[in-house]
Amino acid sequence: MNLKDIKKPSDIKQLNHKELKALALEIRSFLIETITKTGGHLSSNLGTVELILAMHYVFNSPEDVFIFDVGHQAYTHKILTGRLDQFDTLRQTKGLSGYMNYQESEHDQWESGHAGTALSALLGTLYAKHLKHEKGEVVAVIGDASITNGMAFEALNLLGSDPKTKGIIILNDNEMSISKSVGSISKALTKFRSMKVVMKWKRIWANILPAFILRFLSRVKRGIRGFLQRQNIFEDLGYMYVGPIDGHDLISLIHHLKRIQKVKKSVVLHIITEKGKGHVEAENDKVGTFHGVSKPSNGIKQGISWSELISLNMQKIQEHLKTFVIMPAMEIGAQFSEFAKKYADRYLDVGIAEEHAATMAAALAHHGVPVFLPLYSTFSQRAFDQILNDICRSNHHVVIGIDRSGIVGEDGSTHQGLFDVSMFYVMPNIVITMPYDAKEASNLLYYGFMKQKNPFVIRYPRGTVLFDKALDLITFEEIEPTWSKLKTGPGIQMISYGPSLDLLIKVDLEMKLSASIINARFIKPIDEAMLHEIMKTGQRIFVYEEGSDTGSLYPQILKFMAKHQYHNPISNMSITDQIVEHGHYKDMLKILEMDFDAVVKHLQKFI
Ligand SMILES: Cc1ncc(C[n+]2csc(CCOP(=O)(O)OP(=O)(O)O)c2C)c(N)n1
Repeated sequence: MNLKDIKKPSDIKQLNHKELKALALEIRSFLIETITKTGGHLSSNLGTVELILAMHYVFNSPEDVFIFDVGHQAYTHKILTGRLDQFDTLRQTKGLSGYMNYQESEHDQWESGHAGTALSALLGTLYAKHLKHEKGEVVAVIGDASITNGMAFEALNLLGSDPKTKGIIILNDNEMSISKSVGSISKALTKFRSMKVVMKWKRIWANILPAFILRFLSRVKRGIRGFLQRQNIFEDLGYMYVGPIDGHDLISLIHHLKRIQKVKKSVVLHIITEKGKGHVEAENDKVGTFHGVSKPSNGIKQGISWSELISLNMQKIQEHLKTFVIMPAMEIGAQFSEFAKKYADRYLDVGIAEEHAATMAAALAHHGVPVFLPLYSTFSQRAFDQILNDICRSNHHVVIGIDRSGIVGEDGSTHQGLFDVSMFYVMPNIVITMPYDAKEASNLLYYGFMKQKNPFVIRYPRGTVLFDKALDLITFEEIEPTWSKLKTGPGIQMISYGPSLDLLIKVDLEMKLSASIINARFIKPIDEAMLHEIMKTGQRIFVYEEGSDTGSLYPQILKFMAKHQYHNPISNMSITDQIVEHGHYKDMLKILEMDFDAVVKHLQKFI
């Protein structure tokens, strides 16, 4: 059967094992070819081809519900559920999402993008099925890194204690998060993996050794398996544990899934897979470079990423202050590998554990350790309570780097960095900042560590920033906690923060506005002196923010105006109460009516 002929999952049901294996090969080549063109999660998807084929072969989606943790590893599921034709649009504007998507298919029954939700979703789906008297199994696929997440453990705790509810958990163990998995659970899983080595070992010697030695070896194997299973955390929690099995052995996967269908209690099927399977460089990648790959760019890349800039600054800061960095599983994305190597004793990857990371940072700060906590904007949402209660309530001096703030582009709705300003604004004591350029990033970071005593946020976007790292230009200058004027003019007073200011500069030039352009680099607290000065010009005020408008800077300015009885005409552009889908950054600005043309149009009406 040709890949192109598969329109629905049942189309693969009549295939024999040989044909299924051939199909797996075809899917793998297709994935490599497509992802290297469109960008996307290469390694994780190459690791799940046989698993997802076996799942669709054995179960009947959508009656049987599949839940994929994060949802980044399910491209084969998309292919088998009739979306092959759209793969050239993967992650592109208005194209196929890189994650599960309710709008795309009835077979996508759980969306998340954030790690660790699959087991809670499994329980919720099981209860819903029970309450609605619906038939069908519920199967959750979760990686060895995501299962260490606090949320996953909260659900594991419940499901295992519920003898009436049967859920199937497939633990996809590739020993990797984005980088190497960390922590004692990963070590415990290594113990289970050793059983697989015993099994393989038997296969190799089966043809060579006499039968009585093989029988003896079998007993040893059973003994080891029994010993290890006695110590098996999943069995202890009330699950039937099956495995570990080779997650690329399609026939074995089918066999075990069929067996599991007959079991009456909740099961953990532990499969061992290889991230990047079939792509030599991705297979050998132990740092995570191939976890997600970008679309090849045809332009010349100017500057470096904001993440790298912050990481270089953190290295430079060590000359002034010995800081500790807590990294929740994003070493590659946050570009901290060099820091981790140079300052191994001042760096800890805590795994996918944003909540833990924030509370741990609070405790370090409580004991006087200068601590840096880099979080992607979207994942910082996980740690709302810990940042509010453990860091801000007690006014602990933690410097929080908010990476990927603003529109993130291809990752889409689950990854947008649009809510952090609103989220942090409600937190007492916290200072929120965003640099306009590389120089200001250095100065703000330095200020955050050396001059601040409060919780301090420095946010930065996903794109690149002009900076020549070969020149090692990082120096720190004292900065006042005030706004600055990039340009003073008698016209409209335009306020923004971060690289969005460049858009306002362009608009001012194009429209010949003779505007003032104000860099609100301290988003909280606001610069009241500067605001009085601006209001007293009697001019119109325009505020532009690449983020949610609820609880952001604009409403603070309105509050200030109401308090001081200023009546300047004021208008704003930001993202109003909506979910922003995936697509190219520039396309998204256009769709949201936040791009250059939209600002010009808006101001033509306003002025
Ligand atoms: C709350 C949260 N933090 C961080 C991430 C970023 N992230 C996406 S996939 C991933 C690694 C997942 O590893 P694992 O669960 O083992 O799955 P694999 O990719 O290895 O199949 C991470 C850290 C996320 N999606 N959600």
